[in-house]
Amino acid sequence: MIEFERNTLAIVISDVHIGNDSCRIDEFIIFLENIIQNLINRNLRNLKALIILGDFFDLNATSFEDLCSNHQYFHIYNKLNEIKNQEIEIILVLGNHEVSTSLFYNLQFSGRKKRFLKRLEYFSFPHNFLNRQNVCQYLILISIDNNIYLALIDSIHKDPFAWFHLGNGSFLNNETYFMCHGFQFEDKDTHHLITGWWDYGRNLSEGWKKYLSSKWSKFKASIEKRDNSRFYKNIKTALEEDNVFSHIIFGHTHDCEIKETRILNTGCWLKDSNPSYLEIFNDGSCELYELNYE
Ligand SMILES: [Mn+2]
Repeated sequence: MIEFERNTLAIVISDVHIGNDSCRIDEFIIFLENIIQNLINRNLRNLKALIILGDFFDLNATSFEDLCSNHQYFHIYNKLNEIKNQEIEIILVLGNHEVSTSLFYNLQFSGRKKRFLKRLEYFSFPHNFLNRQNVCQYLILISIDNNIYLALIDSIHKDPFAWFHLGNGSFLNNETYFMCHGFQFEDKDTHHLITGWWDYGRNLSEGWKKYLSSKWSKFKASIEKRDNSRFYKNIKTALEEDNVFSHIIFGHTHDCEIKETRILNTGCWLKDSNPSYLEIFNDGSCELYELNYE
């Protein structure tokens, strides 16, 4: 069993890819059970938020209908509902396997998010833990006048639409976290080249999606590991120019790794990688953990 830290304020994960045949569903359920167990034995007594940084659902591998009716996934949803019932905020930051990220995704995000949630609702998703107030594109963890907040943002052109108060006190030590799924750091040409295919793939029938995603994993294994150096270069520039964030946390490329101590990739829950998670502590520091099930 995972022993989380007592001063953990938030747990961050990404890229679970529910609906993908390579999703580590069983390990993820155990992980959520571990959180619940740690809440029960008061080890996670300071936990305020569970943050899911996108590609939680893999709509390129399956359909809304499957996500809302496959009882294998219900164990995950039930655990998340249980965590939410313990007064832990659950935040879902959407990724490119959930909504279209083509063209002006900042301008179109709100509408796409609304449609995404409507589709879940249409198929009666057991979604106590998901609604318009806790689904967003960007997330900022910040301390203002001795209050800690999570600010939820849909577009860089707009102010946060929700502020979750996580507690009082001089926590965080002026550290400020910026979080998103990570497709935003792709080079423009790469991004637009790929997202067109992504959107096309999302509209295929469930059978075709399953067929193509099984082919894709074989194809991926046969080619060299993708070089993400340009991707990381974009994050560095973002950090330097804005200079208001002390940490940038994201997923998307599936590599669990720390780049320059303050740029962290939370990895994924797919079978070709080890699952991983990040803990953000009350004092503003954080730690990335990889789990080994082999
Ligand atoms: Mn992604």
